[in-house]
Amino acid sequence: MLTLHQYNQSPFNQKIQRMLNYKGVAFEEIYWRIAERGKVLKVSPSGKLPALEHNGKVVVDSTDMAYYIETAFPQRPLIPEDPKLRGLLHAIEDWADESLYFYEMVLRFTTEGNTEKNVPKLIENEAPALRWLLKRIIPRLLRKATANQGIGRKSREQLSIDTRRHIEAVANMLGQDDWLLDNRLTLADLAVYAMFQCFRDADFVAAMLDEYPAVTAWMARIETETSTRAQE
Ligand SMILES: N[C@@H](CCC(=O)N[C@@H](CS)C(=O)NCC(=O)O)C(=O)O
Repeated sequence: MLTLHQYNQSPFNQKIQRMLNYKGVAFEEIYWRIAERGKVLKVSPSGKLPALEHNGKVVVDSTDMAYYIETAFPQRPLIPEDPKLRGLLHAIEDWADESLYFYEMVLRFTTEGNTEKNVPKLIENEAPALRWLLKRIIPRLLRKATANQGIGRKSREQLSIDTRRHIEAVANMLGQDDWLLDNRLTLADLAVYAMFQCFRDADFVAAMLDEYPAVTAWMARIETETSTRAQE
């Protein structure tokens, strides 16, 4: 059995869950509370989640998990064999994981109107006594982390410009195609989708996405292909 260790509301969960769904692989989920960090460190020494447990082995980092899953469950491949496509896939996946991730964090949890809406969802599984405190601390921690990274220092106007550029990049990559690479669903689609799905939780970005019907249709296609969970 596969076990996916996760934090609530993480885009990386979506990337891996949808990969497993597409391949028809059943998995169980364990959601860890922020307050359970000591226990999380025993599963994932970096403290980062998701982590995938399979046959006594633990894989951390969603990219390593994706390549592990592709090898362990080769049915319905999501990673192309062709070297050029593999290179492009890596570039797109890393753009999603290491750039779009910080945008979605800033947009969802630090912009006016969206912080109030999304932080409660992030902490909904925490012990009630801690929620009051976390509701105040988490936006500050995320502002600090994203300011250190850089994207958190951008003005709202600049965030809008950048985000539109990211959405347009996907619209341009799609062109007339249904998928980003190789005319089929790949890990590149899932990695970018995971971040764009979080973009939707920031109201002004949800409205921006709606201006790009080719992008919202692509998101809907991914949902159709990857939402059904395999049963044990
Ligand atoms: N590159 C990692 C990123 C994972 C990540 O940053 N996870 C966040 C939740 S979205 C986390 O565990 N944060 C807790 C921490 O940084 O200690 C991946 O692809 O899995």
